[in-house]
Amino acid sequence: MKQEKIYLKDYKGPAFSVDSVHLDFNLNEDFCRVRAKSAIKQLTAGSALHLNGVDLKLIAVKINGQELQPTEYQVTAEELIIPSVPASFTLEIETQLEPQNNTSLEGLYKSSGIFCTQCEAQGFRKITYFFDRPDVMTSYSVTIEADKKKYPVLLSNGDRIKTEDLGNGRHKAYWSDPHKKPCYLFALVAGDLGVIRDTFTTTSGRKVNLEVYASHGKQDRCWHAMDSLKKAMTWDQDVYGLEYDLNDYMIVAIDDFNAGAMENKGLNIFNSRLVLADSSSATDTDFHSIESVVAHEYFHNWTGNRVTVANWFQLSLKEGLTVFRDQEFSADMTERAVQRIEDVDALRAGQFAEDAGPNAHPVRPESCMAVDNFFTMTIYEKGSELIRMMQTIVGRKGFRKGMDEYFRRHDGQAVTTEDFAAAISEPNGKDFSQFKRWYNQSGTPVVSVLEKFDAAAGEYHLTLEQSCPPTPNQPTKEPFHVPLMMGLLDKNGKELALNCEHITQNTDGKHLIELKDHKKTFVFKGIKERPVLSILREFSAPVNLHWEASEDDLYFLMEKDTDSFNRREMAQKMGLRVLSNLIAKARKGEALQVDEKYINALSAVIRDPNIDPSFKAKMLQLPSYAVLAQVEPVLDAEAFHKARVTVRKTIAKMNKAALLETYRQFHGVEPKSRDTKVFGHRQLKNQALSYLAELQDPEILEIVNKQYWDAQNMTDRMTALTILADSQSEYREKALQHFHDEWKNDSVVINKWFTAQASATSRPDVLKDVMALTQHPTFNLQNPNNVYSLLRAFSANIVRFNDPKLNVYEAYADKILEVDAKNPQVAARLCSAFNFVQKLDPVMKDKALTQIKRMVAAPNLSKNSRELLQSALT
Ligand code: 0A1
Ligand code: ZN
Repeated sequence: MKQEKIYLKDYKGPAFSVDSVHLDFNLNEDFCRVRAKSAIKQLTAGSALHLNGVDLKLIAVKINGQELQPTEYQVTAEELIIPSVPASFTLEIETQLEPQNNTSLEGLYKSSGIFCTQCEAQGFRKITYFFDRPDVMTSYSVTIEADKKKYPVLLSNGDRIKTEDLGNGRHKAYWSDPHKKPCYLFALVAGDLGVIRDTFTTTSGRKVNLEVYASHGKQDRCWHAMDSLKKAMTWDQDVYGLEYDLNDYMIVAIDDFNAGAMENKGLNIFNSRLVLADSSSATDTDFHSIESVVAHEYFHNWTGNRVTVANWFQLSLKEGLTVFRDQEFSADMTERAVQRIEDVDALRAGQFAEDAGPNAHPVRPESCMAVDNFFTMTIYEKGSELIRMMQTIVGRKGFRKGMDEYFRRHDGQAVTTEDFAAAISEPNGKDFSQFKRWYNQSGTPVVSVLEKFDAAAGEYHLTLEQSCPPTPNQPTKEPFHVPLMMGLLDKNGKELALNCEHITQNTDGKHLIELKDHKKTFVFKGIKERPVLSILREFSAPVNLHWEASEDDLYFLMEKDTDSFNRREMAQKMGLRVLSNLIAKARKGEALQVDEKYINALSAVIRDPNIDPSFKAKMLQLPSYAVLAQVEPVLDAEAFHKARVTVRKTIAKMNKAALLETYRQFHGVEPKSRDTKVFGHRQLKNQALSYLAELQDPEILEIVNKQYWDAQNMTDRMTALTILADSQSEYREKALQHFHDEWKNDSVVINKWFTAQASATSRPDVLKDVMALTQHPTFNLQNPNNVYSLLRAFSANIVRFNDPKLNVYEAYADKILEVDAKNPQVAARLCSAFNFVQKLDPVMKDKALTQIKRMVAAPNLSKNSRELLQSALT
């Protein structure tokens, strides 16, 4: 029996190096022939050759031109083993694949008639037998032969050498990549594709050809991706001095793709939902996501490709760092405070939940069953927070110095998170030994705040105490090194001078407490009146703050804090207090009445003309269901829903006229504009509309319906459709039918139609709707976007997914099993729906555990899904 788990502690460097590899692809309708010719050297004398390979038909193996006899090698389900090889040799391997039948969407597969690849993390082993590990970097040359009519476009990594017409209806393309890379960055595309072109000249004068490919007829929707790419290239030069290093940069949009996009060297392959956009088909949020993901993949060229990971346990080395870079890019392209709020909301809703659930793991994990399960919010988003904390501690200038040092030391290498931390800390003379615990310890730390003001002594005492809840395999934790950005305000909201020996000011002028002890009191001198504390500014560390601040202080900060992030944070904190109170009442069957002070504070925000609209929209958001599920002791979906709707309704009732005025002020103004400011205006007026819709007033529904039919952009149309889809209105069916008829042949846009129906919280029939949609002719269970936008969106609908009156978990588990048989990676992503199981009441918990056990017992369940589900049972 093969070992179930792999461990970081077992990691050993490679026993062989590969000087170069040539890959020759012969693509046909019913099979594909791959010939791989590698120049290999032993690094450890006498090693047997172990090459990874899965689902391959081996045709022939040659060493130094001599074909091996079957007795000279061994083929297992996952390896080709040649016990005895020379010190240095040429290895030729011929394999045969069936890309047309590959439903896992890793390795070489077909999507809408296009051949494409996905090799990260371990897909290359489905193409040929090779060292499928990131620390074996080599030079690639590639030839691709295919039918010329069906596959006029033949792409791979690096430089285009030439294309030959073979005269028999077939043609052959030659590619060569001058940069060494691990095999997970290999890519190939062959198909009949449309393209748009542009160029970019780098600071040192290299003229780069930029190409974005999509299926014919969709090219016009690729320009936003192209603009985003140029912005990203400029930003990386300006901020990090990093230039692109090839003559071509290609992006290809593919309809069937497990993840968002992939940074293959010079040839990014994208989920088409993250490339295709115009104002009639994409929302403002889609435009924003495209800009950030195009940038993310581009930034990987340096953080991931030039410097890569030594093994998959180090995944956050490239992902945390690249997410940090794309978040900073987005902050520079839009509004920094709003961007930070959005990033923290996503972190809290997703990563904090992961850290509190059965699959919590460190940013640098110690073990795993399926490497593909590493692509988590902890590795990506928490990983990014770790980088951000480093920058906060050393300041922006210091961080740039560290990044320069990182590239100076490690360009062309496969390295670890330790190497990164050393490159940042050493040039800045900082000690990161304690900081590195963030990489090894899982769980979200808690920082408790205690305040004391001594008027007689003129001293303000701030006591901070940290702890971290137990997580799987980690019952106790050592204290973290926590950078807390802070300030003290006087009664007018003015910043006080901070006279405390432990406060440092980083090169960006931010005041920091670096909490390293389990508990410590910080004394601020020369304080005449009780100050108001503003702490964890900009969310300077990924922690839960326990702070029993008075209501008065929270309202004061909501209005006056100089840190915008904290103004909104205090609004959330107040919102949580109000909601928790109502949830407790709802659970006891008591009448719900919303605290007047809170309503007044939000009403003041609605009416304040001086607050920037996009920031105002953030101030007015109530804490999400995902956050409630974390902070409440029991996940009681009905009580959550009652409480939240009551608050929203009350706000709408008390502010009907003001909300209508906001709506009218911004509705229909520059409906086609993609300016960040206009995005903000639209966001606010659509938020006003969705508050108003809580009133279920015919007059408002009329406005919603009108917005649906008159919409001149997808943001307005989707806002209206989402409201109607969750209503009992007579307008519901007609709008849904219209949207379907309009977009049923558009593989990207139709997903919005699924999500609108799966996300309805007030409608009792959502389970029925969702299950019926899985049988709808436009739904394809083998298309990841369809699955995510219907089934995953449904599981994120905490209210309906946890409806105690229905057997939701059973129906959902059936779907996981169905997906798992075809595509384990996609199935595994659905499994996170059960992360909240410990939060359910005993009856619901029992229902969920029954289904988890049933899935785990299913005979052919993939190790991807099994790893994630099994943990919920221990
Ligand atoms: N490295 C990519 C994400 C990615 C991960 C896995 C994939 O297939 C299993 C595909 C893409 C990124 O960070 O964008
Ligand atoms: Zn990435």
